[in-house]
Amino acid sequence: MSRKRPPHRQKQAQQKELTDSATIKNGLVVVSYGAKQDVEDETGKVIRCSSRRKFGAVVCGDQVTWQPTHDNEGIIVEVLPRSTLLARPDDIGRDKPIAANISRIIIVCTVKALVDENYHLHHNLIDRYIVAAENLNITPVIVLNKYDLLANSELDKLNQDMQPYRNIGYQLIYTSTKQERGLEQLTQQLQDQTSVFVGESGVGKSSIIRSLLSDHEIRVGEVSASSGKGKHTTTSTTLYHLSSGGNLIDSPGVREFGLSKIEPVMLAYNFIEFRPYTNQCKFNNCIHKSEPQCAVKQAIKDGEIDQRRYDNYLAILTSLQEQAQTSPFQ
Ligand SMILES: Nc1nc2c(ncn2[C@@H]2O[C@H](COP(=O)(O)OP(=O)(O)O)[C@@H](O)[C@H]2O)c(=O)[nH]1
Ligand SMILES: [Mg+2]
Ligand SMILES: [Zn+2]
Repeated sequence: MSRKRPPHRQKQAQQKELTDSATIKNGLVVVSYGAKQDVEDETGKVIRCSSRRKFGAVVCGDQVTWQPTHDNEGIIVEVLPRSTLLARPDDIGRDKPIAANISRIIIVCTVKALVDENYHLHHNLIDRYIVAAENLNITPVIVLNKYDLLANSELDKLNQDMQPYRNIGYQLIYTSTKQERGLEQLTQQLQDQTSVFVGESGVGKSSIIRSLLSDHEIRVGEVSASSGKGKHTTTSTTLYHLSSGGNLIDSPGVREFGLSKIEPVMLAYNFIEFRPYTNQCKFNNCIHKSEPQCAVKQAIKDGEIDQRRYDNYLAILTSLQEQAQTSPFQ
């Protein structure tokens, strides 16, 4: 068997030679295309880099060290330790990393979704995102977008429905990119944080991010994305800088994420209002479902815990238990 590389492989190897003055530099991954990343250096310049397979996925928000190569690109030398890693399960249940070093999760939903007949599905989705955030020890912010589409008559019910989230301390912000509403309040939550926007497609994540950025910042993002050989910001996770300080990550692929690693018995910890009760249950491995003398269920009877949050807890619990039975990766 010939060990000679085919010509195109030789060329690739030559191209990837390090430059003579190949000092190791620090960088931040601002777009990830899988095998290639756009890395921003300390001067703000963006360089297309390759990463070695041994690193696994190198994602938006990753802090790296890299070396320039002869082709004006670079090679990632090291991925620095991550404080957090947001992942979602792929088609066969394995975690696929999406973004690293996140300190805020912005859950976006539309006001209309929460007043239509399927509103409970959207409440369930919000609670799933909250669980994923709490599981990373990150406090989520709930953004209810497209406020301009809400009829006055619908506002009272919506406020009432969402009050349980306020009661347990979550920030709830009504926004409209059409009316530029709520954007200042949201900016305060994003200050000096690295925030990832999650939510169903079409709820307005990219529109909100665009409204928060100056023209210059958007252009930077678009330049780096359009140099990605046909790929665009709408298909790649992209990090933008806020001029007031902080990073925003726009990701198209975060509809479902991060719940696969949660043990059913640990789920209640991620419902923060359950925490004062969980160690008062009769059984210390209580999952607050059908066990006797469960302090969580008592708290629901006493009106201390919202019934709908508990219903979503049960729904998520069931899905985790089913997943644990079917996934080979647990
Ligand atoms: N009425 C209304 N439409 C909005 C608002 N924000 C975004 N949209 C529209 O919703 C659609 C989806 O927005 P997009 O930002 O692409 O959503 P994404 O998929 O979550 O990134 C676009 O047609 C936007 O113009 C808003 O506040 N009000
Ligand atoms: Mg989008
Ligand atoms: Zn219990």
